[in-house]
Amino acid sequence: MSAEETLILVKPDGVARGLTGEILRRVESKGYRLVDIRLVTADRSLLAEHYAEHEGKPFFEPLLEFMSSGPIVAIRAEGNRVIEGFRALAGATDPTVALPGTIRGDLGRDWGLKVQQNLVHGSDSSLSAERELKLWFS
Ligand code: IDP
Ligand code: MG
Repeated sequence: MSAEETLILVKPDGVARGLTGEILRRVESKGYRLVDIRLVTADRSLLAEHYAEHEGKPFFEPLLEFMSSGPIVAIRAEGNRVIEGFRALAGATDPTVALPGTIRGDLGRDWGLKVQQNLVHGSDSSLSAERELKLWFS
């Protein structure tokens, strides 16, 4: 059986704040393998597909605007249970309540905006990972 893969994104706030290295360090230190990595400026159609499940929610437009505001680092990472493992490294969606020790808990905060700028994305299931990896690495 080949090892599981997930999509990790360092969102525009993480890249702009110079935290890409720190985030990659945490992923590698945990023991996951970087299979592929690219710097992407995402267009609206890619982002709308990526976040299709959130269409219609009040933060959807602010989310697309935020995610297209600057370059994103997209990472294909590999390892047994990497999907669950990276979600644990990332921490809760809301950076104010994300536990210390997590990426969002240690490095993120609430900036009082319409969308939470929380540094990273990680696929939430094997189905999402397969779908999202196709979108970002094709
Ligand atoms: P996740 O990134 O932890 O999987 P999702 O619920 O999939 O969280 O939401 C996607 C992204 O949309 C979040 O990472 C965050 O940037 C933003 N977001 C989600 N829920 C809210 C909210 O209630 N208010 C503001 N922004 C939100
Ligand atoms: Mg999500």
